[in-house]
Amino acid sequence: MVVPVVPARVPLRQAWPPGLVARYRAAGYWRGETFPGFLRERAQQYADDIAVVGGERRLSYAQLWDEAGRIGAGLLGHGLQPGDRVVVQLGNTVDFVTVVCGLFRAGLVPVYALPAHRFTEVAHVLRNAEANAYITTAQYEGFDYRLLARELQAAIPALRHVLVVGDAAEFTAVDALQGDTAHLPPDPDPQAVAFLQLSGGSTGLSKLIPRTHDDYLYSFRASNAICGITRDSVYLVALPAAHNFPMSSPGFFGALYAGARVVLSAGAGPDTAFPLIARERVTCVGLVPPLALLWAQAAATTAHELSSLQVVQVGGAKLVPEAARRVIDGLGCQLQQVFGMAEGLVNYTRLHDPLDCVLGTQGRPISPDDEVLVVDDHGHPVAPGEVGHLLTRGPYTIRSYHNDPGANARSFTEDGYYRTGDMVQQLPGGYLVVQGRAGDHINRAGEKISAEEIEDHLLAHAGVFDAAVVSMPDPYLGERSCAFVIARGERPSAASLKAWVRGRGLAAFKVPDQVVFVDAFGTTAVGKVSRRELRAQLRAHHIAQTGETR
Ligand code: J2J
Repeated sequence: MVVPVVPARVPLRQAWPPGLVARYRAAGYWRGETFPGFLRERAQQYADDIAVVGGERRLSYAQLWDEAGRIGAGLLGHGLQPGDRVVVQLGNTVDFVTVVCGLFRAGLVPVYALPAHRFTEVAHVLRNAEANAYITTAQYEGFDYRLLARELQAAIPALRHVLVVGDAAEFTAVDALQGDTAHLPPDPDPQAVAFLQLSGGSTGLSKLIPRTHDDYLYSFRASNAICGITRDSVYLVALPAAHNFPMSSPGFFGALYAGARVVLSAGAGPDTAFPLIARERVTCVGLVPPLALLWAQAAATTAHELSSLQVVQVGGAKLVPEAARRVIDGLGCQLQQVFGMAEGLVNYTRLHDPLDCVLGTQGRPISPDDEVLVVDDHGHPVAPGEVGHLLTRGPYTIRSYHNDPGANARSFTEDGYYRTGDMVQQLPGGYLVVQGRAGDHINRAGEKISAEEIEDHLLAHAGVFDAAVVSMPDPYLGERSCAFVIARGERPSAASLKAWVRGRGLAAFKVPDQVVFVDAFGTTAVGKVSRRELRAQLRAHHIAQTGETR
């Protein structure tokens, strides 16, 4: 008998101190529920109700359960083993839900990549998660993911299984998977890591966020109550489904937990989403600020009936009060601000909050046991109402990233608080107003871009002596990326530098929106200037010179 040699992997774990585990259970946050457990229950309770709609496909709760079983059993039959990590890169189609639920049923661990990610990002995630499988789609938004799969397979020997939704070419077709569901494992330990989510990350490449069944289910179950999601709701996934916001705040998982209907929209623009809202009588949707403004504008002239919309949630980046007012006026429904993070903590304005609170704050935490500290640069609590760094811990906020001691040392305090990197002001009642951030990332319409990551790619160009990437205020995106570049020798063109970054196998949203050539950096400061100060100086100087503001 040949025994396959399985290399030892860094175990997946996420642990809270025992006293808190007991407390979170006693308080009813952690109920011992799991993904396969709740999906089975809904399939029994609401067998014939429609669970998921995408394109022309509609699956009932019973069909979703069966499809997940077919895929899960098929994957195990194909050679995957419970505990294996599987990078999933799928668009907003029904397959996203069936594949992920299939992985849960098989005890496999999804690792979520965004459709926009390209070789560099997906390879990093595959390696860092020690995944042996990759599930993608033949085509989505004009890109052929089989080309990417080929490159990944050639570069990463540990990638043993590539599965493709749609025309699989030489790879294994997800649609053809078959297996005996009797071989599916029993339900997992509710405290086990269910999946790895990606961090928005301010330094370098994405970190992996291990979330447990217990903690994640709590976050979306509690979100349902706050967001008014019931069995009668229809939740539209307009943002990429792999994002934590449309996944869990309350997201499609919250909707499935409630026995509601999930509708997946392949595009986020009004042209695609409005007809779906009208057809499916959508009641709730999560958007980033630029999209919400676009929708509000388009709603004025649309022929589509949007009256079913009850709650429009806006989050991922700051929604300023004037914009919030435009969203309410334009869409004529309840606005809910959402300030969350894939690491855990999610804040919502409540549906019955007074208007000034909905317009002017980013909400308050989900849980009475979310601990929030606002501290100064030395870690001391600031006076009430002062701006400071947001630290948090609680029943659904991680205590560590996967396999990254350096990031863990930087991102968590000794007593387990997560350093969010956000600067906030805490108002009476626990409401938070986001005032900016300490970290150096660009929040481009909700997509987080690490300045350092893009600088590294620019520095690899022979014509670049030095580069600093900063955020610039942008009237549409909120922030756009601007690369300040000191050329080496003959100055390359801005277009060629952008093409260079794209050619490094990066998501298109990471390509600098603007390139500004300068002769030198940081001439104002004496001595050593940190990269952070340098970026801040360049930003301020450029804004002063060009007169650019929001
Ligand atoms: C200002 N900044 C915000 C907001 C997030 C729900 C909603 C959003 C996310 C998300 C999420 C903001 N105003 N309303 O996971 O479950 C910035 C902060 C934060 C970072 C997290 C969810 N809402 N942000 O955006 O992991 O800087 O999660 O720390 O992608 O987005 O980004 P991410």
